[in-house]
Amino acid sequence: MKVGGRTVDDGRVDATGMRIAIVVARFNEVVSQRLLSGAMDALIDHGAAEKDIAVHWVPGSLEIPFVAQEVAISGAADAIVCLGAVIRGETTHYDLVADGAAGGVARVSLEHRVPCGFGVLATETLEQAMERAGGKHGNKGADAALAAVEAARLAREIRGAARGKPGTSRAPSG
Ligand code: INI
Repeated sequence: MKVGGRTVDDGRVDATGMRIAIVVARFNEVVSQRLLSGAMDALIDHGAAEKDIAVHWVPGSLEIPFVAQEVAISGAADAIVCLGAVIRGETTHYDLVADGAAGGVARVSLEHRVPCGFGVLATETLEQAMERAGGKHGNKGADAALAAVEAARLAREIRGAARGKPGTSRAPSG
């Protein structure tokens, strides 16, 4: 992968054999459905098996942290991908929803030691959200999925190294 003219080693983004949970909010479903498609495509492209991906729909982004926490406690997933769309134009409590989702997911990830990719958009307009859900700014669902997989691989390496197995963490090449 080329980033800023440099070749970056993305070999770590390998979802083969990983159990992944996606927690996705129905609110602004036209957006979250596209984020979900982007996440699924990216995971499968990177080696995940469809049978190892569980999708949990929740009413809105504020419910994401609780359900992500349930998944984490159950031990059912190596990585969790959180998807939703918070659009300012449609709510006066935009900041509460956006901050609640972000803070809650970060807490679940740290307290339960499960990587959580954060693909909850916070935008001013529906148009901006669509641009980030498979439009001209890419698909943040796919980005969140691959971020969670990469973090899960790193955690596996670090925990393996701590148990005396040599680590394989690599610096970017190029
Ligand atoms: N949930 C969202 O995911 N996006 C939004 O833009 C949104 N707005 O606009 O309010 C939203 N609200 C619902 C919230 O997440 C909860 O589902 C609700 O408050 C019930 O707990």
